[in-house]
Amino acid sequence: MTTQYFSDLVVEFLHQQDIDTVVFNPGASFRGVHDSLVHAGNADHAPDIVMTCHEEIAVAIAHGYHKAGGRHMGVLVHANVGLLHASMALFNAWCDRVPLFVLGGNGPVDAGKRRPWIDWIHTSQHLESVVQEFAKWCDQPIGQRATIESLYRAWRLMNTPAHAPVFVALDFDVQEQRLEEGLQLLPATAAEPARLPGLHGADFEELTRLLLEARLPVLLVDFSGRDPETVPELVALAEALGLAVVDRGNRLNFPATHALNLSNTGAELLAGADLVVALEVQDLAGALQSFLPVTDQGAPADGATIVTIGHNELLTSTWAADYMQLVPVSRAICADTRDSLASLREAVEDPSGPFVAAAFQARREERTKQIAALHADARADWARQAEEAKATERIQVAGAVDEIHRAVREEPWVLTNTGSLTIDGWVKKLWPLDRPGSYLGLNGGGGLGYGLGASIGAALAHRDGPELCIDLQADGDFLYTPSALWTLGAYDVPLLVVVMNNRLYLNSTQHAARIAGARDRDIDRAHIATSFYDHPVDFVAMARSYGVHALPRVERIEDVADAVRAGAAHVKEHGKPVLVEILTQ
Ligand SMILES: Cc1ncc(C[n+]2csc(CCOP(=O)(O)OP(=O)(O)O)c2C)c(N)n1
Ligand SMILES: [Mg+2]
Repeated sequence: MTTQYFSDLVVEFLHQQDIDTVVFNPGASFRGVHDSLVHAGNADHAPDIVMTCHEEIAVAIAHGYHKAGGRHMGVLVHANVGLLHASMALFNAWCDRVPLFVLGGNGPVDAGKRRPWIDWIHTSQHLESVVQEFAKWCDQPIGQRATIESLYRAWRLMNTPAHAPVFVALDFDVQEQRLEEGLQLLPATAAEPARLPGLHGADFEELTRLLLEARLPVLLVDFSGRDPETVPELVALAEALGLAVVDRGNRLNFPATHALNLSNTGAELLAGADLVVALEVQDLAGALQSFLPVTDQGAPADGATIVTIGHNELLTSTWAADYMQLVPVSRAICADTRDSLASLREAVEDPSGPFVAAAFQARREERTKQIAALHADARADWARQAEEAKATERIQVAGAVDEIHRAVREEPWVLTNTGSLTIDGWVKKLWPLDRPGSYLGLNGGGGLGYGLGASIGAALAHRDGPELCIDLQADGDFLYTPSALWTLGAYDVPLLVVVMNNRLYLNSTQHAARIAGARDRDIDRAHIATSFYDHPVDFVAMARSYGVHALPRVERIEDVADAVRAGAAHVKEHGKPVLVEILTQ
């Protein structure tokens, strides 16, 4: 590595932190770093580059890459204009609690060094103000030494719970300066995150007592599966306690087919819960309301005890209200999830501990049986509904989701994205989401334009593995960022994109119908400006125009499985992307 300029040292930092890929849309404000990345003399240290046609796509790629493999991509964004484009995708990552390392070009902040016009419109005094309310930490260091410290601080904070994106603006002039005499990187360990302790002391004593005494305890989970190693821990704990598990499903937290899983069902039983332990749950009020009678103020109406474990309280914005409705709880504990689960499990499985008592074991067995029966009924019912959905002339989402699974069930599939609430809802009911890491959740912040980019990132993370990455892509979400197809094709990303094309912003149509209905107006007009009916998009032609292989559009349910099978075979054989468009109702 030839470290002559300051931007060379930035690239050395990325290498030191084991960043193998940076993703960006180019811009002169970081041309110094860009030059250091592509300079032949730096080739042994410089990360690979993935170019995108929009900053929103670049951020989504890093978002998906981290969710799939736990590794970071560096994201570079061009001055204020690039950051403005990136901002919505950063908001998604913030709400999804995904750590992203974002560097932005800016300046020169020293006005005496600016070129006319362009350096003036692309310099900001407080560049970070665009994203600071949904980034964990932002900085605009001036000078080489300050920038080095800032990079380490940003890295450390990003990976300290609660995780979130960080942003550091790199001054145009500082990047291009010759390296100051004697300036070096800090040791890699300077960027190591601070750790949260596991559950201990009075919190631990109290929770084990509550779990021992509860008549019907429920475990609520939401984000804990971002660490795949917690999944088997959670299974062991739930089984040892005979707990009903309600998974809010922002990650794969608990196997969908496990007999103790009562997500989306079992409300009649769960309404009688007397203890709820919420593990890394973001929307606690929404989660409780889904199965428990609650008061107007969000408290359980029948006095159930609520204990929360997680680190949501450590990350709040005064701009976004993603801290959700306040719920009065008995105990709110900030603790590391994996360590907490391990010590709880140890206590519960202790052969000389109180959980071996016959009275507890009898209760555990009784409720395990009850929960398992409800679980089995629900899954059988959902499977029946999917079969019924296949009997209609137009393809229904439930039927298509089931057929897609049938086509790939023998593969080590990973669902990189599940499209929309409608598609995701059926996936959760019909797919055996059991393998940790096989389901990556939705966008986090409800910002559309996420799916294709995030799936590219996830597929890059799995590029050298046996996994078959599948993006169940909603049409509306696709059309925000269609130029992600360029990156997909140009880098031969091995991804199967299944476009579920209902030619509709369905969610928006449903809202239009709801408001019209509530006002006693004509709901047949709900598709106006919420649909593509009068001017449909041809996704097959679009993919082909970007050099992405696409199969002929599927319009009959009996053709879905064959098309998906053919698409999967192509991805596996050629290591290249394929698009399958399914026309749905
Ligand atoms: C950036 C952005 N703009 C607008 C919306 C509002 N919105 C929410 S859902 C939706 C429609 C989604 O359509 P699609 O992705 O095709 O999924 P479908 O509902 O049809 O399954 C829209 C426009 C949003 N969430 N994000
Ligand atoms: Mg749609």
